[in-house]
Amino acid sequence: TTLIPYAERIKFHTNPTAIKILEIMDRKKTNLAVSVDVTSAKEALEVVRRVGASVCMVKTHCDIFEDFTPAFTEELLRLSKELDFVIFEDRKFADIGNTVSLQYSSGIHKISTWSDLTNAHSVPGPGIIAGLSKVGLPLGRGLLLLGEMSSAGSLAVGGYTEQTFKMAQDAGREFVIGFIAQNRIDKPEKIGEGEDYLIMSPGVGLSAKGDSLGQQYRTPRECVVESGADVIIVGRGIYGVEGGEEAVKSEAERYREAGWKAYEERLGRK
Ligand code: UP6
Repeated sequence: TTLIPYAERIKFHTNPTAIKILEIMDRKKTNLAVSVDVTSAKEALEVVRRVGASVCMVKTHCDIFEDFTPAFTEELLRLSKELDFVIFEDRKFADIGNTVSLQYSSGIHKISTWSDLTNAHSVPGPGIIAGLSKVGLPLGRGLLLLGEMSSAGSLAVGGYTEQTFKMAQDAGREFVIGFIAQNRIDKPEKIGEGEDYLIMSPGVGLSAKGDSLGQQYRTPRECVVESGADVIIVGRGIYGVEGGEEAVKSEAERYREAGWKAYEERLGRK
């Protein structure tokens, strides 16, 4: 499916969030997701206002914000409609089904009430998908499994990655719409006709090669052309750029252009 345009993959999906992502990508010509990992919710909203027009998705870690309130999610939701993007809370659930269903729906964050998309580790087994699906499926939400990670020394490799893929496949695509991964882990020989998954890759940077805590960066081209990613996820490369608000805005546009150019190259349109 890497050679098929985003818009033509809509027909392979039934999940409303998957459809929405592909529609936005096509409409706005962007496969860029921005990760707003700042500790102030107020500041995060400022970043979103700057980058919103350039992205298909805004990714959050709501437990990082020191000033998290329902007013934050209300404003984020308003911006998601105004600027046309999907909200992805990068919660990385990793517990038994009953616990994750509570973590997803309850507590201070009530993630399921505002986040279109979230993700989970496969470590606990298929019960984690069942627990999250119980809450998210009726709301039209989507789930990604973490098949691989961008960090050095990750244990999510080889057989683990293969079994994660199998777990998603067994669960069906009503709720599980794809993966966080560094490669196309949905190998052609493992999937049937029309069985389409969204692969989203973090660990993307145009300047830095990594950080001091194990993060590893690849360029948008390496992710999209060489490894077949559908969405590139960029955090510090965009919100961390020096030069103030205008610099953040133009950096987002620079990544959007790089990601889209790579996608067109992959389709052979270059
Ligand atoms: N993330 C990764 N690698 C993964 C999975 N998730 O970096 O394998 C997330 C991080 C962070 C973002 O939690 O929010 O993607 C990457 O941020 P950065 O671009 O600032 O490194």
